[in-house]
Amino acid sequence: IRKSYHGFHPAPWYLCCRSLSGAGTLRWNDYDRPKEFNFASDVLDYWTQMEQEGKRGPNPALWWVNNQGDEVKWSFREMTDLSRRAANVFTQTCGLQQGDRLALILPRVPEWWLVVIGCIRAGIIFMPGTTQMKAKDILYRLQVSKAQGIMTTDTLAPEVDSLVSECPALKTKLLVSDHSRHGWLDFRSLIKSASPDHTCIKSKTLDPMAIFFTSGTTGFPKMAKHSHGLALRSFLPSCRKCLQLKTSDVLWSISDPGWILAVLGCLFEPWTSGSTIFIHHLPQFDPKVIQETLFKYPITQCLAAPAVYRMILQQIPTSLRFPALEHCITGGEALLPEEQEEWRRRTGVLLYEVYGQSETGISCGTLRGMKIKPGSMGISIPPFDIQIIDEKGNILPLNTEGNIGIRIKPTKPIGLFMCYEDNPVKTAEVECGDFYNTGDRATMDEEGYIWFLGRNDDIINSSGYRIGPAEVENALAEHPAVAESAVVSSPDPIRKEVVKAFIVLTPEFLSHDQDQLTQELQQHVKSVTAPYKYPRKVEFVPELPKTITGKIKRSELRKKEFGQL
Ligand code: BCO
Repeated sequence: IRKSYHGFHPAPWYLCCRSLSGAGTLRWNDYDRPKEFNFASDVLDYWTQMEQEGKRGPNPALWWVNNQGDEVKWSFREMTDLSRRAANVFTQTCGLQQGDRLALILPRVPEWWLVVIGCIRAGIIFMPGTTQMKAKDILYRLQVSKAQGIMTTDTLAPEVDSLVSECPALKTKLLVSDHSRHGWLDFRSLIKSASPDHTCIKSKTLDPMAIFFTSGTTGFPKMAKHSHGLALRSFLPSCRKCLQLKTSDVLWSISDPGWILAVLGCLFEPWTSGSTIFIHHLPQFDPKVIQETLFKYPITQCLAAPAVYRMILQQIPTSLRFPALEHCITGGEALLPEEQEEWRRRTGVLLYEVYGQSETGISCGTLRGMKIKPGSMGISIPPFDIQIIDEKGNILPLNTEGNIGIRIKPTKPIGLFMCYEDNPVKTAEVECGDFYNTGDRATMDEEGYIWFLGRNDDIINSSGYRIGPAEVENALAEHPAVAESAVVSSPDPIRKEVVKAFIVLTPEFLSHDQDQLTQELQQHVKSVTAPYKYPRKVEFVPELPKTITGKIKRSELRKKEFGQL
């Protein structure tokens, strides 16, 4: 067994074992903080070694399929080889250095895994983003992060070219495509010719590793910066109890590669345990394809937002008894007890809920095998200590509504974000006494189960997407019909919440057909920003409710939507 840092031995019996009862005998625990950690060298290369020594079964490390019948199966050895080549492409061909930033805007293609691991090997900070983004979203991200590199596909390359002159820090554009494009480096051919010899950096656990953009109530998305500790957290005994993966497991996480849920569920969690990552390209979400895939492949665990399970239940009337499926996990938005029960009834498999944010990763959950309390998100997962707190950071009594707080003093736990990059004001705003204030409201019961109640601000959670109203209002403001708008959450039977825009029209548009105008405004938002944010409901109003100082009272509009006024 290779000794990787400060006496830490990744014991194979533990890594392969389903029962974690022996974890306490290890020399490290949930609260240890190794000085150095690197997911590529400490985890991926470890499994490559196990594979070479015949100590891991024949399942691939990555198993990728699409609707055209294409299939990619890479072993850990191949992943090590290819990701070392990727690291060499970044450092040697592109001239990127440790600490540089790479915007990573790819759909579910196998290269995504090479890029992320290649970045970790070379110490390049990767910044995942959804391919739903439009030029403006990308421009903002490149400018605010001062990214030196971007990697994307044919679809978004023209958008990037249209804004590149406004991004002076950007020196490298990498394309994942079967075609070449002027001014872009062809990643697929560079990988083939790159050397497979690369020495992984010795990253400190608290060195920066990734940046996730996260929406807030006001302004543009903030940059939640994470250290290598995010990947280390997947290693910790308590976190391993969540999925209890083993080498024979095949985990399918159905999250867009732009979100932290994908980085955890499609990468750190499964490979920490030497399991197989299963990926379907899934360019468009289709519950039927998900059902067929779960029948066709030996997928043992599935992780997806509640909306995915909900849409399958609502749209597929036929059998959901999947041959290999043993365990299902969900997170990203609230799960209703009725949905959890219906999933169990129709599939025979229990659906376990986890909770987290881009700032926190998975912070609490109902661990596999633990008693499920329908409607609860489970218990705090060490080293996170979750408490329900008031506005001053005081811990509230049990069963009392308050904010979900994660203790950061005296020690910030491994896996919690480092800060909002270049934004000390926002970073300070979320510190509340000894806690990080998530802004989510909940209660905690006598057994430590946490019961989600909602947000304490105007953020909309629509089918697992966190949407800041200002981003949608800014997009609407660009349309000549919009004099003013207020965007709030509104109830919906499928997505639970959807974006609703209250719009005051400019005089020239007052006589226009309102249905047509609604469609035009929806299309407009889809064309200027990531389409998942578009207002699925629109209401034209003569004026918006405002405070005496002229601030729009979004909460009043929201309460009306939910029948609370
Ligand atoms: O519904 P519409 O058809 O009117 O519009 C949809 C799309 O058709 C459309 N669209 C997508 N790409 C487009 C486009 N339009 C124009 N150009 C494009 N390039 O825009 C709308 C997008 O909405 P959607 O993404 O909600 O669509 P869909 O297909 O209904 O997907 C359903 C879900 C459930 C698969 C999707 O909503 C989803 O993936 N939700 C989960 C999000 C998630 O993973 N959240 C986790 C975040 S991380 C976290 O919470 C921390 C946990 C530790």
